[in-house]
Amino acid sequence: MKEKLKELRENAIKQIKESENLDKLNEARVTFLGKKGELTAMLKSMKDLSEEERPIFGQLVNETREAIEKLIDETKKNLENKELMYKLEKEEIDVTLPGKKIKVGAKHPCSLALEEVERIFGGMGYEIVEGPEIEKDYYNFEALNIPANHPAKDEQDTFYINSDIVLRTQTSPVQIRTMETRPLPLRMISPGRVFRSDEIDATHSPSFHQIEGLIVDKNVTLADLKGTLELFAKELFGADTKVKFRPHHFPFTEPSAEMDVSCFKCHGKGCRFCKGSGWIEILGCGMVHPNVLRMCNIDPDEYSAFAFGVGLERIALLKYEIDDLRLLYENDDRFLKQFK
Ligand code: 2NM
Repeated sequence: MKEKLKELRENAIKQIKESENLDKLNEARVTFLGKKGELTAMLKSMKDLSEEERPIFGQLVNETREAIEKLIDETKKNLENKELMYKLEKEEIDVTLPGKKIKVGAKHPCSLALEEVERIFGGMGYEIVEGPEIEKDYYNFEALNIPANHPAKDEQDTFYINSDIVLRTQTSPVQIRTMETRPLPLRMISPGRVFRSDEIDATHSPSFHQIEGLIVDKNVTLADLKGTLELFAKELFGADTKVKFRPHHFPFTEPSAEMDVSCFKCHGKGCRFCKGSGWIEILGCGMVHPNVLRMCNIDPDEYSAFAFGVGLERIALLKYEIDDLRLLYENDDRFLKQFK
C-alpha cells in the first residue's frame, strides 16, 4: 500500500509539473484528488488494513493529499501569471491608431421648422399648449361642429381605437380642451402629431405634424386673422412674401379660407415649385364657428375667435426645398446632416 501511495504521489507530481495550461492542471486535480480520483480510492481501500496500520496509513494519505494540493496551488499561480504575461505582451494597445469617428447629429428639418413657427407666434404672445394624441370622438369631431355623417369621420380617413376613441386627426382638440378650462382671453398654438388613414406617397403619410393656432378675445375680427397670418408668412418666407386668401369650407370655422403665399423661388413668375401658378397653398383658417364657442361655454356674442392650421412637414419641405415627404421619416444621416 505504501509503495502504491508513493507511486501515486510521484505520478501526480509528474503530471502536475507537465501541465502546460490551467485546463490540463484541472484534469490532473480531478484525476488524483477528485471524488472518483485515485487518492479517494486509496482511502476507501484502507478498510482492508489492520487496526494498527490504519492510522499510520491514514496520516500518510493526508500528507500526500496536502503535498499534491500545495503543488497544484503553486502551479496554478505560475500558470495564471504566465497567461497574464503572455496577454500583456501580445495585446498591446497601438496609441497611434486613429480614433473612431463619432457621428454628430443635426436637428431634424421638422424641428427647425417648428422652432421657427414657435419663435414667430411666441413673439406675438402665443402660448404653446400640447395635448393627447389619443382623443375622444367628442373632442376630435363633435366639439368641432363636425356632424356624425361628415366624410372626415369615415373609417377610411380616421383611425378608430373603438367607437368613441380615435387617433386625433388634427390638434384642434387641444384647443377645445383649453377653451373649456382656461380663463379668457386666449392666444395659443398647439403643435403635435396627428393621424389620418392615408397611403404613403411624396406628399402623404398616415402620421404627420400640425400646428394649429387660436386666439379668443373680445372684438377679434377677420382683419386680425389676415394681419396675423400675413405677418407669419413674411417672417417664415421673407419680407417680400405676398399672401392671398381663397374662400374655403371647414365645419369649425365660418367664414373659412385657405391662405396662399407668393412663390419664394420664382417670386410669382411661375416655376416647378409652385406648379407654374406663382402661388403656394400654405394653411387653412377661419373665424371660429359660434357653435364651437358655445360648446366650450364661451358666449359668441361677447367673444370672437380666429383659428388656423398648418402642416409642419409641408413647411419643412417648402422651406428647405425637399421634394419628397418620405425623406423626413427615413432617418438617413446623409440627408439629415445637411440641415445643420
Ligand atoms: C384649421 C383650419 C381652420 C381650427 C379651429 C380650431 C378650434 F378648435 F378653435 F375650433 N382649431 N383649429 C382650424 C381652423 C384649423 O386647420 C386647417
